[in-house]
Amino acid sequence: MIYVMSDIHGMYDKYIKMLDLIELSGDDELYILGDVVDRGDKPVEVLLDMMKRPNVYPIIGNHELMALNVLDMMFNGERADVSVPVEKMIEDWLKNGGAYTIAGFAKLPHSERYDVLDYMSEFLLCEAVDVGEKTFIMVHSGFDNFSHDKKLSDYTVNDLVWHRPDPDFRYFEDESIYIVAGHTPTFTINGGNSIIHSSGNIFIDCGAWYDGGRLACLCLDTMEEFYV
Ligand SMILES: [Mn+2]
Repeated sequence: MIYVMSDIHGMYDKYIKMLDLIELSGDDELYILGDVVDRGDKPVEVLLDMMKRPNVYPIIGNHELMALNVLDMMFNGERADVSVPVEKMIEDWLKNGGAYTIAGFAKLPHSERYDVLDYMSEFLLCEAVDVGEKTFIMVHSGFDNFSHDKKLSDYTVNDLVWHRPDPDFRYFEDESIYIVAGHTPTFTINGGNSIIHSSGNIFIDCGAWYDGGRLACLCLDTMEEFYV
């Protein structure tokens, strides 16, 4: 089976409960659509578990992007984005819940920090997966600067991690193509905490970190929904 979840945001206990609930085996595949880190208190624990599983495919979210910018600078002396002043980059990240991520990294043995950073820097930008007659395009947020003429590889990381898609807009005319995205909590779309299907868009961030929110997981083979 192929499963997808998103926006775990450091909620390690919910993540482990979900793996038990779906009985994830080595024959299954699990896509995680970004925002593993920040806000919740055990983001590094989630990353360490994901790293041990070759059948988990991570896709980058805006929180990984913010974290990588700062952590690369701290631990590697590298700056991927020199357009933003260092203080502003750190301030923005901390405002967005980076404290637990930085604390988790600080606790890691030196070599493991680099292993986790390397792992995060290899997160995919987006991925299209065929399941039966359907194609699921998995991405953190959606497609900013969308154009029917563009290929998936034409979008930049910033196009893919910050966008707020229009739930009523069909981005791909072919109705066998679905976009599966996190980033925009479902309560901000319809007030609920369940997966939303709308015009070929599937929103799976059910607000795991928020009060009253849930971690959701969708099975792409059966379209069965799981919640913790
Ligand atoms: Mn996000």
